[in-house]
Amino acid sequence: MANTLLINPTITSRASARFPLSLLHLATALDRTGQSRIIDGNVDRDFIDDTLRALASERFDVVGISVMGGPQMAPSIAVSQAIREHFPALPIVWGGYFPTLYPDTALSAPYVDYAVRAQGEEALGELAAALARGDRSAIERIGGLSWKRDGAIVHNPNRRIAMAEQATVLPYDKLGDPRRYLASTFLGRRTVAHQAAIGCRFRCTFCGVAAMFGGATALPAAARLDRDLGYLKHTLGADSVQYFDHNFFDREEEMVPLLEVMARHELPWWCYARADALMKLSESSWKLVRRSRLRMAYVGAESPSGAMLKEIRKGTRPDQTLAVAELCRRHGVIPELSFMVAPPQNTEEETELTFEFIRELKRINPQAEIVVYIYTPLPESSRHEKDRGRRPSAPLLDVHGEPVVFPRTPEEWTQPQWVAYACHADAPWLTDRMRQRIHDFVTVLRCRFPTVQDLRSPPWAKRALSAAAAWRYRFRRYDQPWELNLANRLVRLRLPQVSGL
Ligand code: B12
Ligand code: SF4
Repeated sequence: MANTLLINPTITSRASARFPLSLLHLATALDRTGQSRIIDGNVDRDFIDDTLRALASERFDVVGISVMGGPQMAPSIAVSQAIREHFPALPIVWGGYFPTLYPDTALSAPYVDYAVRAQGEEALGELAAALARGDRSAIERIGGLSWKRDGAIVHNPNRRIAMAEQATVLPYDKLGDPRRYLASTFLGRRTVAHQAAIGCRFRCTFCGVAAMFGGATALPAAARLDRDLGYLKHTLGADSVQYFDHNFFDREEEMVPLLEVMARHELPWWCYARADALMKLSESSWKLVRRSRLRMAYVGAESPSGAMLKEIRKGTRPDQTLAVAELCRRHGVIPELSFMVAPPQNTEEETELTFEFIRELKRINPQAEIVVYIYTPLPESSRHEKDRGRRPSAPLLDVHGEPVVFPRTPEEWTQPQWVAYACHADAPWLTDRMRQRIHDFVTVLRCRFPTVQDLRSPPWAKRALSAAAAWRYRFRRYDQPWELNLANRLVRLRLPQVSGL
């Protein structure tokens, strides 16, 4: 019987920690034929020492580490190196977005033996069982696995995505007291994180979700959602839900039974959605959406340029973004609209157009929340194998006109400029002037319209900052808002995208 230690390296503060759903899903699958234990670095700040202590006190066949690009890279490397140093024979598996998008880079490290691409439940279960049995020959038959044979990297074929079976609710008790993961947010006092469906039907070229799922999605049965929400509400005491589904609203006829369940539970909720899907919902479905208490929908608006939306295969149009802002206003849902500014071509022009478009959205729906990211496309090699080479984007050039070379090791991905790239916060083609311009616009915007997700700053401070920013916003005087920067240092207004909810 295989025993697996699962680790979520620290990526956020204890107060922002949500259920490590990846590890809970993996544990459900592993415990069917073996056993597993979870260490969550978001709540356990000494997670490296605790990992070493767990490995010293209990026999494990394999360690599985969940790795996302960005700020999680450095702690992922640190824990892997510590395990390799103290337990050199123990196999280390990386799974999650980073090894899915960059399996060769992950496996270039001496402390990564296996990389699981995309969904991990079945692949990790099969790998753990093969390692526990000492059956190396089984490894080449495990779908979705990348590994090293005599130093050469081997990529086994992809695995189809599927909704994993779940006879009971997730094994939340493996996290100690699961109630410590409930957080006070603008949705409620005990907001819980949940994922109902997996994947997304779309294949936007810039998106890690498309790279992971290749345009596939799977919805849960209504009975399963009912059981899960019942447990979260009645046993854990949750009063609201943040759905991590990659793209919540799928085809309407399949959504209705799920919305009916949610309307019965009446737990205010937040989700990711698309403008076109919300536009297509019938009046009766909107009635259900209102009854189920949808409070905010995060919609990837991306760009005001139809040409750019086509280029990135978004499948929505700018007029739909404007229309959805109005539709949400009518239905009492706050749209959280995200934009990708400063693309590698027409950088300045596209960015200024986006600022103007945001102003138009704010006129249509002053409550709309705006998230501004830098456009940081995935390298061609990271796209799903079905999409690689299809509509390749123009080669990326840095600010000096040199080709952008992506990191080739996990260590390089920890360099500040690449952490910023992974976080959509900076790109090699940005000039200092452009960077400053974006920063200044965002400062004026967030002071003028503080996010409702900020529960920390006192209302008087938000009102004062909004008043102070009003003239700059009105007259488009975004540059060098020194007085807002100063005031902000005292109040520290939150940005929606940095903290999530
Ligand atoms: C929760 C979350 C977070 C949490 C942290 C989660 C944690 N690890 O504790 C927070 C809010 C901190 C976070 C931060 C970031 N995130 Co985030 N986050 C998510 C979110 C919403 C849900 C993840 C989740 O729980 N999914 C549910 C579980 C079941 O799925 P899963 O995690 O994919 O796990 C499965 C597989 O990946 C795999 N797997 C995962 N781990 C492992 C481990 C092993 C050993 C194996 C074998 C398999 C395996 O198997 C699992 C089960 O099938 C996703 C979007 C999404 N819906 O997935 C984005 C997402 C993963 N984040 C993303 C990004 C980019 C970020 C940031 C780096 C940047 C940003 N601007 O958002 C930031 C960092 C910001 C900062 N400055 O700190 C991207 C990743 C795409 C990419 N290109 O890499 C996503 C997909 C959002 C998006 N649509 O762009 N994030
Ligand atoms: S951007 Fe949204 S719609 Fe497009 S592939 Fe990613 S999750 Fe799906």
